[in-house]
Amino acid sequence: MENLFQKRQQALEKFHTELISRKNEKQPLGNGIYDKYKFPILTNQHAPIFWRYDLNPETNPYFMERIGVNAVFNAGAIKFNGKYLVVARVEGNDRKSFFAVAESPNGIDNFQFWEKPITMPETDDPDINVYDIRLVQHEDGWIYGLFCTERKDPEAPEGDQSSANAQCGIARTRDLVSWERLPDLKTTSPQQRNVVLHPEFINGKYALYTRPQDSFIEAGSRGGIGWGLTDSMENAVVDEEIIVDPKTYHTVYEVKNGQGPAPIKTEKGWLHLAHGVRNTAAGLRYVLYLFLTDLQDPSKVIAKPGGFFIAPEGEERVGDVSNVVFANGWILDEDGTVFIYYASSDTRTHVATSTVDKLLDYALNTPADGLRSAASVQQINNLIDKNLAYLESKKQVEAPELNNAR
Ligand code: BGC
Ligand code: BMA
Repeated sequence: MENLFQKRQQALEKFHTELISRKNEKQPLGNGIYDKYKFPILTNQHAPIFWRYDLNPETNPYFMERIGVNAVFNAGAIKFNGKYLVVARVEGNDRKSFFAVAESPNGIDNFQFWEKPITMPETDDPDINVYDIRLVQHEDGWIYGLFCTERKDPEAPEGDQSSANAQCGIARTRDLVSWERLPDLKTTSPQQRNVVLHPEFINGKYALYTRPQDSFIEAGSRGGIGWGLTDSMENAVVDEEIIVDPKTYHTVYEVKNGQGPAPIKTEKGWLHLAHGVRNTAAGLRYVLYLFLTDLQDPSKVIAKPGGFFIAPEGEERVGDVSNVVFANGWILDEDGTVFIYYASSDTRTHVATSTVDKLLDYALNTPADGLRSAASVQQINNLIDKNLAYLESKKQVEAPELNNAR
C-alpha cells in the first residue's frame, strides 16, 4: 500500500510542478489588437495537491482525491506588491464556488495559489453560492471585492430547485487575506449581477456599475449596464440607476450584458470591458466587447466598436457551459501593458495581452455597429474605397513619370 501511495503521490507532484511552472507562449499572428496565449493560466489541475488529497498514508492509503476541484474561471485581478494576482472563481465538484488568490511574477504564467482559499465572511443571510468577484483599489484606500451572491428564491414553487435570488455582495480588504464583509447592495431592482465599483469618487460619492434584472436568468424589462451612486459602501444603497449601455436588438448583447472589471482610466476616457450575451439554438453565447466613456462623466459612452472584442475560439468553446467567454479582471501595468484575464466556457482561465494605446486605437477607430446588414456592407465598402485610393496614391508617388505620361 505504501508503494501505491508513494507512486501516485510522486507522479502527481511531478505533474503539478511541471504544470504550474510551464512557460506560456504567445499565439502566432493574432489580430493586432491583443495576443492570446497557448496555455490557460489556471485550470482545475492547478489547485494545490494539499487542497485535494489527504497526504497521510494511514488515513488515505490509496492516495485518493478527497475533495475535487471542477473548474477555475471568472477571475478578478489586481497588481499588488509587484505581483500579478488573480482572484479566481474556484468551483468544487459539489458546484459551490469560492474565491482563491493565485499569484504570478509576470502575469502570463507561473500562477500559483496562495496557501488557502479566501475565507469570505457571510452576512446574517448566508450565501449559498458566491462568484465573479471584481477587485477595485478605490481611492478611499480600501481594496473592494464586489461579487455575486446567490440564495434560493423563497418564492420559488415547491418543485423548483434552481431559481435563485442574485444580489451584489460587498467585502473589503487591505491584504487580500482578511476580508471585512459589508451588507449587500440595495437597489430598486429585484435582482443584481455584475455589479462593479468605479475606482474614483464621483461628486464625493461611490459610483457603481450595476446590472438590474427582472428575474434570476432573464434581464427582462430591465438589463443593460447601469450606473448609480451611493453615499457609503458600509451601507450601500442605489436609489436610482440610469442605463449606460443598453442591450440592443440583433447585436452580440441582445439578451443581456454586464460590465466586466472596473474601467481603466486613460487620457482619452475610461476603457470598459464588458460581456454580451445572445441566444442561439445551441444556448446562450457569451462574448466580450469594449467601449470608452467620458473622463468627466463615466456614465456617458463616447466610443463603442461594433461586435465582439474577444469570442470563444477552438478549445475555449467547450466546457461546462460551452460557447462562453467571460471577464471580470484586468491589470494595467506601469508600461501601458494590459493583461486581460478571461475565462472560457466556465471551465478555465486565460490571459490576453494588449496595451492602452492599442485598446484606445481599437475603441476609437473600429466602426460602430450599424445595426443593419446594409450598414455593415457600407462599412466594408468604405474601407475598400479608402484602401483603393491609398494604393492609387502610393503608385503615383512611386512612379510619377509614368503617371504624367498617361
Ligand atoms: C451560476 C452562474 C450563472 C447563473 C445564471 C448561477 O447559478 O453559478 O455561473 O451565471 O447561475 O445562469
Ligand atoms: C453568468 C455569469 C458567469 C458565467 C456565465 C455563463 O451569468 O455570471 O458566472 O460565466 O453566466 O454561465
